[in-house]
Amino acid sequence: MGDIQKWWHSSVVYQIYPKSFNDSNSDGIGDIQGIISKLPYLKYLGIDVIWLTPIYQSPEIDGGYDISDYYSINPKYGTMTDFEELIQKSSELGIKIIMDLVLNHTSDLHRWFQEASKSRDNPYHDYYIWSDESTNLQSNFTGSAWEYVPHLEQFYLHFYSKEQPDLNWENPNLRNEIYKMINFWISKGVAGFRLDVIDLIGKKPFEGIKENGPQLHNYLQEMYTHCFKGKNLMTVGETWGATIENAPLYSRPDRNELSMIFQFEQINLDKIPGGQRWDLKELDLQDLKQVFSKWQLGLENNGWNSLFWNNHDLPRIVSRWGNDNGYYRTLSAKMLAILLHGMKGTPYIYQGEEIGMTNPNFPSLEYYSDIETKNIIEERLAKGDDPKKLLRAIQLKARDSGRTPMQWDDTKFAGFSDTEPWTQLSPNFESITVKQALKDNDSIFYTYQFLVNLRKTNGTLRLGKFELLEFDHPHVFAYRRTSHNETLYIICNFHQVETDFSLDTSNLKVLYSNYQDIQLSNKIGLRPYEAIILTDKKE
Ligand code: TEU
Ligand code: CA
Repeated sequence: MGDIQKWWHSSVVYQIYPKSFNDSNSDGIGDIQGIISKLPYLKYLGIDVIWLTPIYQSPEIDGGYDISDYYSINPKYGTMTDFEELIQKSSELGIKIIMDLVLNHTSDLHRWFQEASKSRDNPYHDYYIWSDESTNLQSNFTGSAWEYVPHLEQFYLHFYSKEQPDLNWENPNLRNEIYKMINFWISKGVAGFRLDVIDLIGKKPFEGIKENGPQLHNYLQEMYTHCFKGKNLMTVGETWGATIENAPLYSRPDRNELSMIFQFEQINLDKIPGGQRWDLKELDLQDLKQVFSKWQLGLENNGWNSLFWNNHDLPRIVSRWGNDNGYYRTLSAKMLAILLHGMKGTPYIYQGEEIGMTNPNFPSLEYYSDIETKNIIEERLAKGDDPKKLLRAIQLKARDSGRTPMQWDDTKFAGFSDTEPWTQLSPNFESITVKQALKDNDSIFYTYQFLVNLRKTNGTLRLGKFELLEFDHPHVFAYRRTSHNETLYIICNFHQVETDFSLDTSNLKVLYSNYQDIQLSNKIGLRPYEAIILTDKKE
């Protein structure tokens, strides 16, 4: 079962947050034509799939995750013709496009919700979830998940902002409308989808159930039958509620649901257990090893992993678990890339990660404007949290940190735009740029380029068995990948210390590393953030 090869087994996905990627028409907002003009750059990096976060019509209360019309492109980003041109031009370069599907909720400005809130007997009323009373269910963006509509004398459910009412998947008419819409985008030539918070669609709010509801997998199988079947599409579900026990239900090939999911266990390791992500805790390297190896082994024959450090909801990885301060930024960013891209699964690169973009660490809370961030600031200040401590948590964890404009060059607006961007540039935009990275053979960019290409050419990297080495080592995250004709060793010093790693290297040679001049012996002396890939292949 694990041997069936799919095209995404050798692919690397590049995630674009269009608003912050590249502005082609000088309004300070990234757009589709801006993406088109950077396709040669992405081709050079070597990626073969682009995931676009939502570009549909939207009032953008939540960065486009509040869709008011699934069938049209937000004019800020361009037109349907621009989108078709993007599909065409990228396919000429061998790059596929996957779209973001937000199926758990719509915008309150969506026609369905406008109708639904007219009267209780409107045919669209039952597209959403209503209650005569509120319960104690909480929104993921703080506060109650219920919003009162006086003229209906009813509350509607919203797991996110009150402008994002939750859809009622128990209604077959709603489900059919959704499938029709998905097929519309498939007919435009997209190669697949990322499915936003998909584990919420089977919710049972009156039983207090949010994720993993009883009908979830039936809905996904129904969607597969109506939309994905026989079309060779790549689908990835965003599932904060995934565990190694329920993950195979989504991606085990015989289940006919999705190609893979995003699980977030490693992402939750630096918060206090039971707390929110603003409740900070140091990352323990052994926890990280344990979580990754659990997922690598757990889905070995049972599904497929996605591999990511970053996305538009997360802070920058080099600032988070690397070292974004001066000299070690490059070394630690490369180490993190090697550590992740050595594993089995489909890797995702989030825009700017390939040049080691950092968190902006804005100097005060007012700089942070994302809806989730603003709500949490309000809630925590009201509760009496220390503003200084809160600012630090926001700097380290806010979604805004991954959304600063892409740093193309050191001109006034970072080459992102020739006018003031919609959101603040990171203060280091003049020193960390694509232009600089492309000029420097030794840049983070070229490490990513190497790793992306290695996945296309090396079968062991794609499908080899994973085995963790030396769990107890306090600084080194090392593992082995084995296929019938090769063994790869990936050895990463996760910390800024010098340390040793014992390994019989007599039959091994260096395939890649982030330092020069490596002396192999049976005790490898590792420098700060040193990362090495070794192989036993002869030629
Ligand atoms: O995010 C899922 C989600 O639950 C987020 O609230 C996530 O937990 C949070 O950002 C981390 O603090 C998805 C999208 O990726 C996100 O951008 C949307 O805001 C959200 O769904 C609602 O559609
Ligand atoms: Ca623009």
